[in-house]
Order: sequence, then C-alpha cells, then structure tokens
Amino acid sequence: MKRRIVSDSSANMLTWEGMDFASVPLKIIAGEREYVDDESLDLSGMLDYLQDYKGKSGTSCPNVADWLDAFQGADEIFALTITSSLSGSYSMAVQAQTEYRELFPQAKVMVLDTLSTGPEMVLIMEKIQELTEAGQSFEQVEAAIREYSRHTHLFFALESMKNLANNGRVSHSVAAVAGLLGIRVLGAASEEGTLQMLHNGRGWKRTFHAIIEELEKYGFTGGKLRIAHCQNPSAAEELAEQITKRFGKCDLSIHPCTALCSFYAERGGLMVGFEGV
Ligand code: X90
Repeated sequence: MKRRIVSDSSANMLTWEGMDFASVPLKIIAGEREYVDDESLDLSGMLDYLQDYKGKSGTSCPNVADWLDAFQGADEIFALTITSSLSGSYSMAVQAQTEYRELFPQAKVMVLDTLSTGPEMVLIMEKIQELTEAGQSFEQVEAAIREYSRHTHLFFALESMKNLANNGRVSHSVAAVAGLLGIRVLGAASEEGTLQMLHNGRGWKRTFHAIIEELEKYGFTGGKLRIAHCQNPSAAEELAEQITKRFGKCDLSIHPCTALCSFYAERGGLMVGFEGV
C-alpha cells in the first residue's frame, strides 16, 4: 500500500519530508515567457522580470494529465487544491480522480477543495502525515481532515493587489485601496473560499496589530500557525515575534512563497495559516 499526498503548488511546498508526496505545478505566463512553479524556477528572476514587464500576465492551473501523472503509482491519494472559487485546479483534480479510479479500481482518491491556499494547505498536509503516522485508515484520515479543515483559516496581508485585479480575482475597486502608497490590505479566505477584506492600514505596525486582533476573533489560542512570505523574511519574523508575545510559545514556522503565491501576493506579501475555531 502506497499512500501519497498530492498538492497543487499554491501550497508553496514543492517537496515534503517524511511522506510520499508530489506537487503539481501551476504556471505563470507573461507574454512569450512561461514560468513553471517547480524546484527548477529562479523565483527572484521571475519577480524582477515581472516588475518591468508592461504586457499582460496571468496564471494557469494544472490540467487533468498533470494531476494523473502525480497520482501514478500510488494507491491511496489525498489530493489538495487551492479554492475552487479562484482556480480550475479543483475541477481538473476531480476529473483526474475519476480517470484514475477507472484505470485502477482498487485505488482510493480523495480530492479536497481546501477553500483556501498557501499555509492553510500546509496545516492540512501536516495533519494527513500525523494521522498516517498514527496508523489511521484512508477513511479515518479523510473524515478527520474534512473536519480539521473547517477549523483552519487563512489571512493575507498585501501591499498590491494588481495581479489579483488584472486577472479578475478581485474587483479593481478593492485593489485600488492596496495600490495607495503605504496602504496594506488585510484579508481572509472566507468560509466559501473567497477573498474577504478585513482591514486597511498604513504601516506594518498597524497591520501586525490588526492580524493579532483578528487571530483572537478567529479563535486562535496558541495552536499551530504557519507564515508564508513573498521575499519578506523580516516582516514574517517580526509578526512571529509579536504572535509569540501575545499568545505564548506556539507551534509556529515560516517559509517562503513559491511562484504562484508570489505572483498574486506580490513582493512583501504575507500569508498566515492557523488553527482556530
Ligand atoms: O488557476 C489559476 O490560474 C490560479 C489562480 C489563483 C488565484 C489566487 C491566488 C492567491 C494567492 C494571495 C492571497 C490569498 C487569497 C486567498 C483567498 C481564498 C495568494
């Protein structure tokens, strides 16, 4: 029996320690150039190029064949996707699930629309690993992560929402606020998996303060928390310090965004996944 976690690259995890794992890349397209969100990508090079690039740029989700390739050879699969309200990744994974089961009737495949992305997906992956190590069956893990993922949440703090607006993922009027000098928008993934705005403010101090307040409202009490940043380790560390000061020592770690989240969160952006109520 081979159990595997398969996630699209919006989770910012291209490799995974301690369990069979495959990442299915999304792509960033700018004119003639195509950037695949995998380990071979020069992320800084992509961001530099995009900064000066004046044409249209966008992204594309994995196709059915990409998901099928990632499933090959496994007989128990937990596939996680970015929210279906922002991407076609989920529907492609569901089609791959149907095809894989036709090819291998014994295989078990769960596809979870995480209604989120980034570090919230990481928490769900960690939970799958934990339950697998505890010897739980496919069905037990499936039920447990459906329940667990209802109590994990995602915040994001962005200085620019230009790429989100240009690609129709947020209205231009919402994005305009984030375009103002020094204004950072704090938002959350809603229960339906859509972008929800929580707060606008000038300066990191106010943003950190707003994040701490919102963490309390969402029922964070010092459980697990993961921070992903787009080329901004110092803000991530400062936030981690303030969270520890307020909630005490918690299971907290920081990692960089890979290409897809970097494209949308843009330089300086932070994403926070955490356990709440
Ligand atoms: O299919 C595709 O081309 C991918 C489209 C992805 C669109 C949004 C990605 C956002 C990543 C920014 C903030 C997080 C918002 C999440 C709210 C549910 C990071």
